[in-house]
Amino acid sequence: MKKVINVVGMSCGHCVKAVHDALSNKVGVSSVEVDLEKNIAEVDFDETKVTLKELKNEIEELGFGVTDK
Ligand SMILES: [Cu+2]
Repeated sequence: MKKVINVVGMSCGHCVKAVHDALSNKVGVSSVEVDLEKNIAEVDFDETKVTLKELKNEIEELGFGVTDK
């Protein structure tokens, strides 16, 4: 399932990489695209292995905010 998560607080390439790597490392995630200008993370994941909430928590643990689209 593909979902777009709005990420608040990303300011540079390091932020993008941090979000990208954290999401990519989750079991069940098959692809991640993070867009700094649009402040979004587009995640393709297997919802039987990981939930959208878990993915959002992962982003929040890095210190960024998430909002629903
Ligand atoms: Cu940054």
